[in-house]
Amino acid sequence: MRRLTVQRVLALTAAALLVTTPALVRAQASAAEMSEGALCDTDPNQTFSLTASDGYISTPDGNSIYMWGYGNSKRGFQLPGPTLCVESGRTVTVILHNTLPEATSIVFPGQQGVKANGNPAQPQFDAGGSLTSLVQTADATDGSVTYTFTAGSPGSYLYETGTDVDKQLQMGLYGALVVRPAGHANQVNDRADSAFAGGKEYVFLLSEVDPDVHLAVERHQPVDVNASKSRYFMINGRSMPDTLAPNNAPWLPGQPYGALVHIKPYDATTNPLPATIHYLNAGSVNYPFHPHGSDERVVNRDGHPLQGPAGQDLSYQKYDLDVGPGQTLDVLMDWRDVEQWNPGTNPIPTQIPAITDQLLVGSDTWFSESGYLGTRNPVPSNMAQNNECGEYYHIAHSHALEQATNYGAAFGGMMTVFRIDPPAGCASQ
Ligand SMILES: [Cu+2]
Repeated sequence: MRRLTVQRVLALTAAALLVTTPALVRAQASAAEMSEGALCDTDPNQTFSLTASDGYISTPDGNSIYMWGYGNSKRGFQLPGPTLCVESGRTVTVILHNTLPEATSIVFPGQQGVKANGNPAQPQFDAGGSLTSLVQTADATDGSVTYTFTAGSPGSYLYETGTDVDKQLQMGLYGALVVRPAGHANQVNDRADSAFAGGKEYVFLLSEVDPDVHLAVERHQPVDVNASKSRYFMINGRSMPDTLAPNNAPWLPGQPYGALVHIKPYDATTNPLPATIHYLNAGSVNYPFHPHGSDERVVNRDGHPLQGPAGQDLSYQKYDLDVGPGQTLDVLMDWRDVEQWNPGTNPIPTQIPAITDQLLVGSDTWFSESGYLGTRNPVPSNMAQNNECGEYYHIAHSHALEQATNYGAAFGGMMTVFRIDPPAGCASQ
């Protein structure tokens, strides 16, 4: 993104931030609802009950869209489905109840020995030999089916419909499955170098919505998925700026998962471990996702560690993360600020040019995208600092810019913010 565009994004984001945080959040959400990061559904027996049902989501431009989704049977409709967190090698049971007007199902790519009602999971055909589903289904209206499998290699995976996939996936039947290494809940995979800081785990389930398809399904009209054109692009079922609202924001009842990443800079003694972000693409096209201001280290792809046959570390730093349809990437993310907070520790002598200084534009203060803070200029006398405690906000978004819109209106869509607090943290957080 060119510099002017960056500034435009930042300016618009400033407006979004002013609207959504922190005053409104504080006013409307209780302390318990201020949660950030991955919210896992867990169970000691690794047994989950999901109900496929319909509901509505809100978009930031005031639209309301009819969706289908998997909800926890005790909580009801949500988009995306619950993030199921399980342990590698153990048996997982998922009971699917179906209240939708047509048969549906769940496929579990990457898991082992998947069974449906005790039988091997396999494609289904009608009497004429045509494929009707990739896996056994739950009947329309009141059917159910029980899937079991052995949780596969540690990493993140999609679970999604295997029935009339073009339509049902667009309608919202998908969720994230996070498989943890046995005995190492704070590692991405079995490698010790995939450890992440406790509580600093984020799911970015990327998807898209063509509202015309959803309107047709709601009205029981024919759907032409080949003519589909998506208009909304989402992280965890929300579009920017709703992505910044906390988990379980009361004004987004069917969209419980936020996407604000909130970290502190790397420090060898006080904050040595990175955060982890699980990227999953439940849509139909590539999502070239990138954060500003820092690379991310890709350690897993499609639930498998990036390593050689002898265990060589094949992870890599990447700025633009191309997440393909159906693909997952697990990354480690930290943010380094060696000059400001660890002076003298940078092994490469660096002359910091003035352009890396903090930028002062109108009434806003913005960081210039460099990994070095540079000089912190005094705030002009005619303005007050508008962040809370000296924290920085970096944009992270799909670089396919039509995906960073709400029905064409820039900026929005598949976009969020990475918040980096000062090393001492923020007293108010
Ligand atoms: Cu960008």
